[in-house]
Amino acid sequence: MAHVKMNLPDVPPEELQAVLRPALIRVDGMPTLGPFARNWENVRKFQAREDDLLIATYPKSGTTWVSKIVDLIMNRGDLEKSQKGAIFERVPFLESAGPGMPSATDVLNKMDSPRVIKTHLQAEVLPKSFWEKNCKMIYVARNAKDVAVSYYHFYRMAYGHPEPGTWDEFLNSYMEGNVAFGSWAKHVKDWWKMRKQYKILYLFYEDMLLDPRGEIEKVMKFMGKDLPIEVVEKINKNTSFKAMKENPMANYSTFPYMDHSISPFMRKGIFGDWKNQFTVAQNEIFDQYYSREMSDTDLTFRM
Ligand code: A3P
Ligand code: EST
Repeated sequence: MAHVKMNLPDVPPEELQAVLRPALIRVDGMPTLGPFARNWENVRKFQAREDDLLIATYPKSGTTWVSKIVDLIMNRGDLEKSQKGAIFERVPFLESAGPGMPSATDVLNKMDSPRVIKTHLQAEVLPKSFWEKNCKMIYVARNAKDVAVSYYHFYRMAYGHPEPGTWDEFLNSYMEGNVAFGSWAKHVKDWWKMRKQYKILYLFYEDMLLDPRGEIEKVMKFMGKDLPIEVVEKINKNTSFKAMKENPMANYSTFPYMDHSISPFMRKGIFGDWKNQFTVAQNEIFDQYYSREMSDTDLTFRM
């Protein structure tokens, strides 16, 4: 793998083989990454605590952004505290596991409360204890087309995913729900339904771009915190796309198995980039798929 520009943990070659471009494996019906599937029993029986805050998203919908916002709110805007570790250490990714890294379930079991936890799981397969303990959850959704583009570039740079193939091939797999964490439509719709019964703050990436300060305030109120306006402004400034792209604790530059020279984790951070990637024909097919999938929900997106 000499041509690959990425951090690799010091593990035997045969273990590496299992992580690089693995096939997807289904767990309880949802396709996931091979190494994650091997830790699935520990995820299923994971014990949430009442004061956990869960950040749930479909991949590429603004997870890292909202994680950084939540971490800063928890620490009352104290940048030094929030910079004590990379975002993926401060907000462990529940279902993640792989050679050369501890499984998040192990890390979380030893972590002091209050914990902030990230997940990409479909609502259906979220460990039961999160519902039983009635934990607060923040869900971030992003429009289907920008997610497809962002996810394609993420597949290309993060070798823990299967080969994405061409953009056209990837887009087809995405519409079939045959990508890690399954169908986008099912994800956003199921979580949208759950918000009626549980403590879920449902946010949109597009709203965060249009009015970041307003959305930060929503998150703050949901968390039961009241911070002065200067602190909100400070959080806003430090969670801008530019600030996070330059911040090694937020931009995943220290994370293994990713080649940022192919496509950086902090890629564009905009809304409507799909127009640069979809052909007219792809867009027509996608629109048909979209009306089919979204005909049974009142959930709508800015496209
Ligand atoms: P793009 O690939 O479209 O640029 P996730 O954290 O869920 O994996 O989502 C990653 C996407 O969110 C990427 O989208 C990334 O650039 C974008 N992103 C991350 N931080 C952001 C920020 N502070 N502001 C706007 N977009 C951000
Ligand atoms: C997938 C989605 C996401 O939001 C973050 C991460 C970080 C952990 C990554 C994974 C991912 C992609 C695949 C891996 C994994 C760690 C090992 C695996 O190979 C890179």
